[in-house]
Amino acid sequence: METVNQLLDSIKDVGRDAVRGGYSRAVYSTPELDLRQWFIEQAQQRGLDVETDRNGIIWAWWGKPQDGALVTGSHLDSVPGGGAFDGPLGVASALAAVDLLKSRTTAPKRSLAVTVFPEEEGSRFGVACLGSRLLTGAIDVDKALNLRDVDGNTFADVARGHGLDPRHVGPDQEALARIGDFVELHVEQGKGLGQSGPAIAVGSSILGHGRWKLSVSGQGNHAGTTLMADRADPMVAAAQIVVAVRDTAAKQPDARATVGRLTPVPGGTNVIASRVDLWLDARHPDDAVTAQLIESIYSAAREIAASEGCTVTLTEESYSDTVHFDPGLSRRINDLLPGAPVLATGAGHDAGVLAGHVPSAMVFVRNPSGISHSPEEYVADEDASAGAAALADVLEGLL
Ligand code: HGY
Ligand code: MN
Ligand code: MN
Repeated sequence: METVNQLLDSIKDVGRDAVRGGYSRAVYSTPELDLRQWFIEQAQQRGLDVETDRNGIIWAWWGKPQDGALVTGSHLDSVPGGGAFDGPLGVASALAAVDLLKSRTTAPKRSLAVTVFPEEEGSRFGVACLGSRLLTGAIDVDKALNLRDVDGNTFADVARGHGLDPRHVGPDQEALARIGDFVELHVEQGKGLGQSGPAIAVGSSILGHGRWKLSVSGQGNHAGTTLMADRADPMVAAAQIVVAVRDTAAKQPDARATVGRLTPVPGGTNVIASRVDLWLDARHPDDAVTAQLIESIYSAAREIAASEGCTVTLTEESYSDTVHFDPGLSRRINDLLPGAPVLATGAGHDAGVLAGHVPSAMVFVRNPSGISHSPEEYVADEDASAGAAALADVLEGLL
């Protein structure tokens, strides 16, 4: 069987993005479908029984599906131009951990499942952790089914095209009951584990985070015939709003706010835009502070828009409260990984969505670059191996 590094190496060319760099593996895109197929084949080679549930979550079982099983897994989809490890490291480590457990002739007292959650990044349909939100009922099903990608395809239509029945998408208590404990291994996405020292950490919490869409409307017009004094240009307002987002968050300790995506309509070089849509990602440990931050940003945006003869609307697209992982489960994992530091993360994960329903925990693996959602994301081979071995120790201790 391949090691975790060999497993990762076997998918290193799937979904490479020649324009952005890194990987673009949007849910139900060809690269992500190829990765699903890779996972299914790898799981079957290990004698795991694979099924895909009605929300598109893949479950690979060691032992018969049962309530209260031990479950580990992550995701295979990526952000546009993402790194090689965000998601796949957790999936590959889980497969390698199964090999290690089997080599230790571990006789599990309960079944183990390795899972792959779809649309963790929300890169195609705009809502992060869509698969685990559907599973747990954390998103309205109609809202989910009517989410659209940039080409206007609804999640319902795309999911239907890949074997899901939209009429059966939604909360799945039966599947949720099968999760007795959930552990997700993930690449560390900040500078928490530094360049040296322990390569593995145990997660403590996930920063509350949300996504909002700001739409700035002005007067579309001709770039050559419209005098500067006669313009209501939403692009000029949007540019100031992006700076106001940064300035507002910079004043709030521990807040993060980002505009990473901005779309002018119609988007012509010789056209003054009629509208500019921009998406805001904002996060803070205190959900009330996040709410206040959004209010301040929206107030500034309204003022800016008015000064440019434009208007602006704000729509919340998704929100997740700050999550603290199950203390009992985390303590047991800490005992199984002596010396591993405890780390809070600013990144969202399916484990965070599940944490509201089943005991959930996370294990992080050092990323010396401290960079993620970017091609520079990195995990050294020896740390990836240490991560897979740590996950095997954790799973063995919890089985
Ligand atoms: O956005 C996040 O924090 C995660 O990578 N989905
Ligand atoms: Mn991730
Ligand atoms: Mn991510």
